[in-house]
Amino acid sequence: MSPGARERCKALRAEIARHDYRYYVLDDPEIPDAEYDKLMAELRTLEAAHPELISADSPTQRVAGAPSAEFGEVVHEVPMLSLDNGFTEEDVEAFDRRARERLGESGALEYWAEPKLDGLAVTAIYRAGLLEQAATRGDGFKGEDVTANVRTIRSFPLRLRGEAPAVLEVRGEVFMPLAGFERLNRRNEQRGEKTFVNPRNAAAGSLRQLDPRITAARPLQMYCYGLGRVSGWSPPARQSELLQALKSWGLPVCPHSERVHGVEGCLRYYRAMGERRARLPYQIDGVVYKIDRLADQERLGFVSRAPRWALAHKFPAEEAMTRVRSIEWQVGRTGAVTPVARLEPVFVGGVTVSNVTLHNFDEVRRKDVREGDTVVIRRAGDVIPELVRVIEERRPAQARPVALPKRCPVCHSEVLKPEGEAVARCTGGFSCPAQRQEAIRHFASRLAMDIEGLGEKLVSQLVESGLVSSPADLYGLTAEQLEGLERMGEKSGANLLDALERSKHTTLPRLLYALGIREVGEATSLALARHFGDLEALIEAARSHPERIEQVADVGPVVAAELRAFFAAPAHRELIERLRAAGVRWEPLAAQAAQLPLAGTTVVLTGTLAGMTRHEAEQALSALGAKVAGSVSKKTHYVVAGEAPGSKLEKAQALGVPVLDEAGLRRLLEAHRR
Ligand code: D41
Repeated sequence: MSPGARERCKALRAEIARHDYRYYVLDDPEIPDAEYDKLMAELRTLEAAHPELISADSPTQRVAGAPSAEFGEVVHEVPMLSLDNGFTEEDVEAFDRRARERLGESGALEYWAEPKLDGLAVTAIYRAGLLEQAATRGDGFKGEDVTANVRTIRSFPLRLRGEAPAVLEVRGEVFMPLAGFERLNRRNEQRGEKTFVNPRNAAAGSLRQLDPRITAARPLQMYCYGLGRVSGWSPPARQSELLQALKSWGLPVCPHSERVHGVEGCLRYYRAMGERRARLPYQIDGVVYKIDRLADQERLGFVSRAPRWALAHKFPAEEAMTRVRSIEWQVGRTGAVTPVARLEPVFVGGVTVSNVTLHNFDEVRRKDVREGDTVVIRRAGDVIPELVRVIEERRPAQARPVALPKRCPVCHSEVLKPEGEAVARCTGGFSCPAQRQEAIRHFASRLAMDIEGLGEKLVSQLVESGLVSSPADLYGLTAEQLEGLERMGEKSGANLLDALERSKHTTLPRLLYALGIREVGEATSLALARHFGDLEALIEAARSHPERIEQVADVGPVVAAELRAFFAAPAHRELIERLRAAGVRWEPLAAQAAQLPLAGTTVVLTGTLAGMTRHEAEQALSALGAKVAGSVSKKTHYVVAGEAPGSKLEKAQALGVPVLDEAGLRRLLEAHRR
């Protein structure tokens, strides 16, 4: 044997044990994992060259022995007690009161408070500092011998640090940290192997492997919380000191435990852990309070296998079962038609839940939720409750799959769900009370009608006060009505009326966009306006010739379907008429206006025309790019005078502006039409 091999082996083992201690007990690793791996590799090499140097407490010997056919039985000399559960503050107060009465204590008791880890209880016997035997709790009196598996859990020291008692039996919880659990499940899923429902099942399944090599590959961890048989050592006076002693021997204890004062301290700890719970690296299902003074623990003793000096204060269950009474559809402010399951009220995660959103139709189909189904509801922390799954075994015979409604439950407009999209939508727009406010806000927005000062708050005031239920109503607002609104002064009312007036002069693409038709954004509005030139032609195509719409560049059947549904609704055609009647005018195209033949030409109409309505004249002029103005000025290019003209004619004559009669107007239009 090379000189120093034995020494080097010893030094490596001590070094590795120290790093395990820093990592698992102090939670303060000193070296990177790769450096640790190098130490292990060196030790393995040395031991391979000198097998006589291998010892049972060598870190290379965690996985030892072949798979066994079954676990041996272990009788617990000191029974492993169970914990009484409490759920409410009253339960905790009653527990504390009983303990104080029995102890004749009038003041507050000190408690040791710790998280209740969601794992499985294990006991381990160290003899002369060496890990000798480990067992599961079983029924509390006898469990299974899982020594070979527990040896693979790196947070269990194979040898205790420092001066160890002759016999030390420690008890604790073996658990799987969440990160490891998720990694394990991801890997199993990739390999097509079974996944675990929760970390506790994963921990239990891993510890109960007959082949310790499998356990070794599972990310298990352990925190100690108590003692079994002890000889050669007298425990200290308090639970807190006891855990300190365990820690000094290299046994990990939960770092989130602390001593608290009286029932108030317990409840404060409970609330604090409840808030921290979601951020902890492991799953807990409550907290445990233990009377801190061991002498008091002894005096209190236990009843029916549970100590009188400890209480598990559980968090409300995060999952519960209930029945779906019905599945209803709700319309959101953007028209999204969302399925909601109405439930028999169920207490879960600390609140009563009677509705859960099912998000969308695809989700309903994926989970195959039906009316009458028994389902699992989950509410974790402050997270919105969710329907986890259906318990198909309990499905009533007559339950049928859910269908998407054809009509909006609020306004009865058609519901459309574009192929490949998750969300179904009501096409009602302004005519759907559920969508009104959002639709009006969009109508007024900058890229739409650009009504300055008409923001979300004001829209909501106008809608809620009943003054406005359609965009057309905006143009009927009066100064008095506006002043009657809260936080609306005379000045801002006047400003809004001005902005409304200005918005009346707009362009076809803006108007189209303002209508808020699904799938018809800014670019599509522009393309449609370019192609059709005026709204009537577009409406006609939308209703009777969808193929003409699909000819427009970048416009497909989805847009065509939305346009058809939109203009099929009488409410929408009426809206357009009302906007027109209120004086809203749209020029064919803003972008192309400069290229139109009458671009830059301002025309004023006065009197009645015989062969066309005033509106038709306006439309015809604007279609050619002319601006139709309301009053005559030096900048007016033509005044068109019909029957019974007003003062505008006089003004035109005074300013020397050319005056056209109806025939003159027709000639002007003809000359520029292609
Ligand atoms: O974290 C736990 N799951 C936990 C379990 C804990 N922190 N303390 C515990 N203390 C006890 C007594 C008081 C009986 C020693 C326990 C358990 N028992 C326990 N775990 C499983 C059954 C009982």
